[in-house]
Amino acid sequence: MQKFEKWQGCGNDFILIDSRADEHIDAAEKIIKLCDRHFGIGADGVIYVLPSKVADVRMRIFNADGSEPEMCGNGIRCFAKFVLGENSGSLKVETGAGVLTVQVENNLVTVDMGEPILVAEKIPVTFDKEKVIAEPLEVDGEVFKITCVSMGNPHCVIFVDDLSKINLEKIGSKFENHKIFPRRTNTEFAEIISRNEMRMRVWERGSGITLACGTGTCATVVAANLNGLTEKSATVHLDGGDLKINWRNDNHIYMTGAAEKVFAGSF
Ligand code: ZDP
Repeated sequence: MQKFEKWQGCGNDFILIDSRADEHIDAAEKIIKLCDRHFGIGADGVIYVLPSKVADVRMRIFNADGSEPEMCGNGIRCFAKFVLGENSGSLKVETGAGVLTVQVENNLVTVDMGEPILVAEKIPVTFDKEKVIAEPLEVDGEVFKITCVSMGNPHCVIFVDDLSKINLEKIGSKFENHKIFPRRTNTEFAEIISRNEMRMRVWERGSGITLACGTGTCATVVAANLNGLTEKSATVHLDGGDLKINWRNDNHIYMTGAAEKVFAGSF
């Protein structure tokens, strides 16, 4: 029997497993089954709590397809509350995107998501320019203006006039598997509301359409600012809730949002 807790951050939902004692990680086939919404528990990913030599605790996350991304913004908020219990406080978390500091206060979680990466080959995106900002890309017979940002994991951001006209189901995986993204990509479509507000929808690498993406929200605010569309701080409305992003002068991005336990169980 394996104990788990089911958590969600802006409707991006995760199975959390405490493996601090035995460092157990399930095989990809098992993770796919656990995440299955009909034959399993149902989640966008599985997160393991592990011991760390360089931080208070280590987080490993797996997508619903069993692949392992470097980082997860909504997941790390759930992770921090899971580890801290009812307590407020701060936590240093080892992730695939380095050691990140998370602060829990008044039920909200703020994560120092680190610095955005804009150099194309580090994202990675294969392009004949150093950075990819508002560059045209043909996907499925249509030309989109893309801006690429890594928050530890790769993101491709597109600004549109009317988000309701985007058929994410149809084009999401075409972006994810486009040949210019050697490690595939997460893809965000956003509609600007004001200099400090936008709406965003996401197609996640390895999980498909989800209700929110924390790293994607950070990447989208960076992209919006680089395109001259917003200031460096903005509220982003996602299908599953709101996130506040602040790209501070030290070049770090701070993300604030909620995280909630939904239920606990065992399998
Ligand atoms: O990079 C990836 O493969 C993502 N699917 C990882 C998960 C990111 C997430 N949506 C987030 O909130 O940052 C969970």
